[in-house]
Amino acid sequence: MIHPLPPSAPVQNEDIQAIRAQFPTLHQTVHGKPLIYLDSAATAQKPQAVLDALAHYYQQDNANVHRGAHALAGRATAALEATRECVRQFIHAADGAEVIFTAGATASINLVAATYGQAALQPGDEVLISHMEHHANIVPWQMLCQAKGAQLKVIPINERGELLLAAFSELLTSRTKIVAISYASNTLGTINPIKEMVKQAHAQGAVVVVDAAQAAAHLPINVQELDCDFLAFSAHKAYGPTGVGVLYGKKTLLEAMPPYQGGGEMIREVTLAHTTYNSPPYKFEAGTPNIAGIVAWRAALDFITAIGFPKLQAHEDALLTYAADLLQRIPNVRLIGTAPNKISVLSFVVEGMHHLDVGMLLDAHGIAVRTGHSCTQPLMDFLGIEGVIRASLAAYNTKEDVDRLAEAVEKIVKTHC
Ligand code: 7TS
Repeated sequence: MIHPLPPSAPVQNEDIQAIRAQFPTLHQTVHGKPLIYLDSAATAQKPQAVLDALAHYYQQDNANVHRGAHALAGRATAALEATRECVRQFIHAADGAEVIFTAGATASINLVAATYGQAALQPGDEVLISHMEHHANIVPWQMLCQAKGAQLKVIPINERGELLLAAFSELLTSRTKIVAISYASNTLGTINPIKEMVKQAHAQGAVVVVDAAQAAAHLPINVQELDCDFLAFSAHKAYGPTGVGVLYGKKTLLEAMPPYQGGGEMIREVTLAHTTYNSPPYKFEAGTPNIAGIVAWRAALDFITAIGFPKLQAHEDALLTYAADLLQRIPNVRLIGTAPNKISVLSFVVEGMHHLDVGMLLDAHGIAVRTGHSCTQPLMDFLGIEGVIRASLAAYNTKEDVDRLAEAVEKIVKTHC
């Protein structure tokens, strides 16, 4: 079901057990039952290496970055810049200047809307999003369109949860200035054909902003191959700390864009009459960043790289297929998001039961899932439902986790439907 990749050796149970052993949070009981964590699309658990890196930074290196002559400031700055280089490699950006540290995907998308968007849009221009977007990739564009007298247009989807690409081509015109699209949907799991969409958008002169919040933990990202103009994601959904993320932007665009927030770090020279700005990425990094989070993020990137995407995808793909197969056999269960090309997100509804009730009953079994609209209310409206129960799978999940989920759902359905 997942992106085609070079074949890899089947993932052995020992491999998964070795991965699980690195995650302290997973080894606990909830309501007297062993925790089954199936909410990694909301936030992934953190490997010990990330926790160690956070503690090490605060215990040994704590200092502000880019502004002190002393040893600790030097170490903190070097560690922060080392993460920038790791992120650059992780997304295959050409230049570290294209990697801007932010507070996360939401902050990154808002940055683009408030800088590039404010400068580029004229009344009558259009911004194109899709019907499956997370609110973080809808609301900033709505706000921008309102401020600029521009129009928000929406790419429709089908019942399986795939974009209607013919409609996309028709909606793209010379009025389209920005296309903002998720790489993978947080509710449906659908992986969108970004490369092809970028090609079409560029042919009409539009820039493309990719919301890769759900892609970063599951798919290899290559911004040069995609040829996207901007790409955003958070560290915390990909085993890293909360409160940090990245905005990738093409250097030529970043250089031409106005700055975002004013303050320290983003300036070259300030007089009381006039300020000149630093070059990217620092132009967009005003103030003290989340240094500890950025430094520790490196350990999360190393964690993913050590497993490798071919193995990770083979594992998650097998689990997703297994889970979809088990769940769809349960009476009253209907899967939401059945595109063939998916990340390991499995949403479903139980006919005749409220999603919140199902979520609470699963919690009593020690099973953590997301319930509700998953910050995709327009998608819920399209599907004619109020919310879903979403199980999302990560590197540390096992076949047994899926068995426990299916057994619990079956029991709930038998008792309550
Ligand atoms: N875009 C997508 C596709 C997302 O799934 C999310 C968060 C965001 C943007 C925003 O990321 P943040 O780190 O800035 O908050 N998605 C979810 C979710 O599915 N459940 O909780 C948060």
